[in-house]
Amino acid sequence: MKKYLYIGAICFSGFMAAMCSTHKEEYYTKSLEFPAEATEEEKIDMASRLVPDARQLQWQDLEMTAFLHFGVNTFTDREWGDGKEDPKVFNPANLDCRQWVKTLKDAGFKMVILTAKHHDGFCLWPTEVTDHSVKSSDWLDGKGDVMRDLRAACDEYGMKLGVYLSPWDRNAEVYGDSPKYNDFFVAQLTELLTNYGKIDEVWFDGACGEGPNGKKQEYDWARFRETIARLQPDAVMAISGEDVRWVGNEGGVGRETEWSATVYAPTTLPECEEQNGSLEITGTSKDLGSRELVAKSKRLYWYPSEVDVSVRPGWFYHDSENVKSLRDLANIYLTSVGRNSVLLLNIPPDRNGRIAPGDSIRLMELRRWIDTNFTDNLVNDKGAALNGSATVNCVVIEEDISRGQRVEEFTVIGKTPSGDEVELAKGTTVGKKRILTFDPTEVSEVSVRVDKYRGKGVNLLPVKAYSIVMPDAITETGNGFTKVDNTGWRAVTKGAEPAIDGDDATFFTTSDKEIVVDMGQPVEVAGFTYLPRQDGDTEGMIFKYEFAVSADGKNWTPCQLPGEFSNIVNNPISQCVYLPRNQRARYIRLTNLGEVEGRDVTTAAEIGVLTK
Ligand code: FUL
Repeated sequence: MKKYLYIGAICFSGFMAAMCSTHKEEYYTKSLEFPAEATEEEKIDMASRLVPDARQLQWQDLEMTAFLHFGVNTFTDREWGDGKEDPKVFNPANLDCRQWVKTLKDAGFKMVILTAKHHDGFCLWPTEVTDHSVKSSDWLDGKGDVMRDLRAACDEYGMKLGVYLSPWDRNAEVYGDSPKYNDFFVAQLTELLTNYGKIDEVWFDGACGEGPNGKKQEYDWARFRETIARLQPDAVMAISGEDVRWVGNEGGVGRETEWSATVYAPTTLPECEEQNGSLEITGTSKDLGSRELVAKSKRLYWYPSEVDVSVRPGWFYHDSENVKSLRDLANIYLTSVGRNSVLLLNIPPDRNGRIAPGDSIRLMELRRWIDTNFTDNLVNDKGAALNGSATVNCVVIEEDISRGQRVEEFTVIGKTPSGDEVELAKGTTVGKKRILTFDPTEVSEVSVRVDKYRGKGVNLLPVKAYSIVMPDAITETGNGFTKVDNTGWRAVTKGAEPAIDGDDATFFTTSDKEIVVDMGQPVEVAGFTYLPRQDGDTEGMIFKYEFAVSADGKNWTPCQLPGEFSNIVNNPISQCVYLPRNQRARYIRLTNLGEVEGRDVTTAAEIGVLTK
């Protein structure tokens, strides 16, 4: 815990609020421990003076970072490789890191993070510690190095670079032999942090899908942290790391109440079990920073949220998937950057080794949408509309987080041209940036009233107001597959109706492994969909599956080798599986070969069939 004194006036510049403090303020950088005898009031006051360190502050300024998922999965069409891939599958015809970085630069990103190694263990740089890398591929006769090319492109375009290095490694023989794998991992980390210039973010994924019977690796987080601090002192350590927190979902949505000053302890710290356990919170909990939690907590962390989400349903490029609509991406911007988070947007290069044209176009559209909508601030810094009056439907509110996060509740108030005050919107936390939208209203003044705050006073920047236009909901361009209408379908498995009722909110629960459905008539089955339960719980979610079809409900043909819904826990969207060839059948059977945590229960919100 480091403290420093800030001496000088703390000035609140938000219109209408008159809470300024002009005394000495004592700040706590990054984390603090409450004295055992501290009262709730004292704790809240201390919480108001917890501030980010310099690296976090810089990082939060980035607002949007690009993520690049690229590797053997790009070529095997999977989301999680099993580590048994032949390195020769990695063979991009026309890999062009300059095209990636130029595209991302044009789209307004300031940093790019590459999956140097995903869970399958295949390394995109020629590491010394395993042959499972680009050097065993045919790409550039084994002489290629994606990290090297990306570094050069980042230098050319003035882009920061980050690395994703998956702690979970399904290929490394020593994985699970803890000290040996830690040495192996530190060696890889050292190569990445030594040979590729300045690295600004190190992303350690929290995923480990081995399940209860898998290998258990004890990671030496303290050593990983020390390695980063020594080799790249300016880099933030994200997710399994203490500088940047995973928002808790992969859908692009920050919390409406999003505290950067949080009681949630990074899972890489020794006290995490005690701290998070005693408060009964996890990284996905709704509340990570309320007064009630702070009052109960021994500690507090400046641990800002990062919203990672892909422009496509999956993290890796799949031909069968479509890029999200501009409307989806605009909404994601509002619920991430607009909710005190950095948006980490994934754009997966394709098998050629390039950002696909459709993705690139969508990124440019997003940039244009942000620029068009958020350039003309309609109010001056006194809160008055610039042209006497203006119609607004959106405000941007910002706290000077270098002096902590303090606002707990606020109301946005407008003055109509006739002089009446109208409430435009209400919110809770602000933090780095809060964007709120509301019905278009003509106003001559806009102000923010802080209704509840922590500490001696708040530090708001002048409120900005805009008239924004949301993009139309655009129908996705099809990928040739359509969903079979399920009218008249019958659940053969007793009680399985909720899995075919078309209602995503209901789900079927069974202690059986199979769900059998009669479609009433023969269908050309080209694939199927499985939507896991949508209530936030993971129990019964299928991880390993088999899918089979039948003409009579008695004789079954499995459609392919058993598969897995790799990332279903973190990203519980509808899982689409495309079959190697069409199968004509009347009955379908989805079998649970392994629940996400090995439990003896199966759940399904919806099962569907695709035809082509
Ligand atoms: C998850 C991983 O399992 C996904 O594959 C992806 O890399 C995402 C960013 O994080 O936990």
